[in-house]
Parts: sequence; structure tokens; C-alpha cells
Amino acid sequence: MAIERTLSIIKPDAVAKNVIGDIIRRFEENGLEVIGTRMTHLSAAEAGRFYAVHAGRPFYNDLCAFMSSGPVLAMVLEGKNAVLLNRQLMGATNPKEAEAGTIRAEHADTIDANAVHGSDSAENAAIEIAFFFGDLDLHSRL
Ligand code: IDP
Ligand code: MG
Repeated sequence: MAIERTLSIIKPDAVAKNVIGDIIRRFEENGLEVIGTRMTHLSAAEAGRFYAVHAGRPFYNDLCAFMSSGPVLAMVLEGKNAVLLNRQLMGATNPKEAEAGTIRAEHADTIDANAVHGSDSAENAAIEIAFFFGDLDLHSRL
């Protein structure tokens, strides 16, 4: 299994619920290391650029409005198989379909307010990490 990096975002709903610590604990307990963090409040335009891959989808405007509705915590996770492992810990996009014990099953209310973002491939992870972080912001302990 390759060592990978992936981007995680704790979305505005989970920040508002004060469950940042619970979410990061799940990453750490499953062998992922947090190598960079940044709390920010995206503008709608910034959220639109981050989710440009979804431009034109029916939920795009609501997604951009939601992602800019409050502060988020972006972080880079590093570890074995980090992209897929993070997706497994997150659970399905729709929390109603998320496996019990996953972050979305525990903390998400709706498909819009679904607690976390996670990169879906190593290629997209590199693009998404560069959206929030520069090389000097990342501190690998490998
Ligand atoms: P993901 O976050 O699990 O990778 P994506 O398909 O990449 O899911 O969609 C990005 C985000 O857009 C989702 O997390 C969710 O908040 C929102 N979204 C996706 N599909 C729908 C939908 O059918 N209705 C409303 N929002 C959606
Ligand atoms: Mg996605």
C-alpha cells in the first residue's frame, strides 16, 4: 500500500456542532497523520472554484452556498492508502446510506450538510491540497 496524502475538509455543519476533535480523533486512531491544517471561511466564489468539477449539476449553487455559510477546517492527511481510507471513514455521501460508525452516519444530517469532504483520488487530492496549502504549510513526519 502506498503512502498517500489526501485533503479533508470539516464542513460548516460539523464545525458548528463542535465535533472537530471527534473527527480528527477518528483519523488519528486509524493511522492517518494530520500534516497541515487551516481554518478558513470560504467565499461563495472560492467554494465554486473548489467544486468546479460539479459546476452545472443541479446541487452546485446550494453546495457553494452551504460551503461558504461558515468556517471550515481544511487539513491534509498522510498515511497508507490515505485517499481510500479517508473515504471509508467518511461514509457515503448521503448520510442515510452511510455505514454505521462512519463520520457521516454519526455527524451528518442531510446530503447537503454532510460533515466532511474527502478527495476521491490521488490526482484530485494533489489539486485540492494545492488549493488550500503551500509546500511550507505541510509537515510530514515520515
Ligand atoms: P462526496 O462529498 O462524497 O465526494 P460528491 O459527489 O463529490 O460527494 O459531491 C460533493 C458534495 O455535493 C457532496 O458532499 C454533497 O454535499 C453535495 N451533493 C452531492 N450530490 C448531491 C445531491 O444529489 N443533492 C444535494 N447535494 C449533493
Ligand atoms: Mg467528491
